[in-house]
Amino acid sequence: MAKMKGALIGCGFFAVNQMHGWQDLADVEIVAICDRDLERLTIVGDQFGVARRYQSANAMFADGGFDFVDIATTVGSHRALVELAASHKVPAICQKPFAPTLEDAKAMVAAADKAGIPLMIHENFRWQTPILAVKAVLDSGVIGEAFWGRVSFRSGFDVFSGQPYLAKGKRFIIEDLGIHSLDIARFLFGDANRMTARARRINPDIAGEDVATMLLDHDNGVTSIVDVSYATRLPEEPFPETFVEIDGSKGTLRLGKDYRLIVHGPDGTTETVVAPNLLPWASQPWHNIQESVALIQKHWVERLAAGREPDTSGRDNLKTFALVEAAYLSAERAETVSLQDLL
Ligand code: NAD
Ligand code: 89Y
Repeated sequence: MAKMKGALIGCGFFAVNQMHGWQDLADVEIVAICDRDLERLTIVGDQFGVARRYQSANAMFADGGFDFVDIATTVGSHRALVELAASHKVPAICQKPFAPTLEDAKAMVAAADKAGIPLMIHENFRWQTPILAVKAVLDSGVIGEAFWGRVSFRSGFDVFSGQPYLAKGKRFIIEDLGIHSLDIARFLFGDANRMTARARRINPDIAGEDVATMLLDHDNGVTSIVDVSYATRLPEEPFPETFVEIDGSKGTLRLGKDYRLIVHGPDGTTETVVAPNLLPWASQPWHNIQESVALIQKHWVERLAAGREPDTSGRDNLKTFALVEAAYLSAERAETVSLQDLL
């Protein structure tokens, strides 16, 4: 069978993981790459043996010859590039965060719909092995109906050395990392209708907030807390682990440090380690995130081939992105924000 052909735009820090993920898929070939920075284009092109290289996305689309595009640039270019893909009727994956504003994100979904192309947001954290393990326990019914949950990411890891732009934006942790935690909360507990948030900046050397605490009212009655911090100095650095606590009608679930999952139900307590696989190209501590990149890309290829919408489609991710907007609004106004007013 002929390989599915892809193109990638943005050859920066994170795109290298995406290129590895594509290389691992036997039925996919990345035939063209684009970066306006010649040095990054050369490094990634040489590392992955891609001959067709462009410094302009317009020029790459004009030449065509690919079945989908993977947009791995930072947020400022997402809307223009998704709209460009739509104008060429090329299915697109777009990195998180979806867009600078909810209005932009809605316009991107509308452009994809109008062009009749699938749009997937690269929201990979729900594809992490430990998060999939938590979801499987919930779905098994062993802890009964969930009524309370917590999704927690607290770290002091230096993310600014690899991603210096994170220190400069007016918005930081909710938009960059909290977006994943909020998506995990939606994945586990369903959609939410109200958000109450508080945010603070602790690190004086950055522009945005690095601590946020968010309270979500989910449609099914679950109350969840999503708390994120890059200002938390612990004796053992947990980056990039997400901890999860769930209380259900019949028991409890706790996902803690080193991927330890404790499930307590009517028949007793089990403790397992639900660690991610260390893929050959991955490195600790990033391997948890790196494996989820490979898994979400596999999901994209399967859904594209089957003509079905991916789980984290643009349409779906509007609801995660609306939670981000709601958190900033709520923190700014010190008020509870209704999601209905945003979507
Ligand atoms: P980066 O700045 O290292 O790389 C972005 C690259 O895109 C740069 O090389 C830049 O020259 C290029 N670029 C920007 N606009 C362009 C355009 N219009 N045309 C062509 N090239 C363009 O950024 P990064 O750290 O790799 O982050 C990229 C995205 O990935 C961000 O949105 C970030 O939030 C996201 N990210 C996601 C995860 C995850 O787990 N999903 C992890 C880290 C970063
Ligand atoms: O950009 C962020 C992401 O998406 O995952 C972790 C990260 O690299 C730093 O917070």
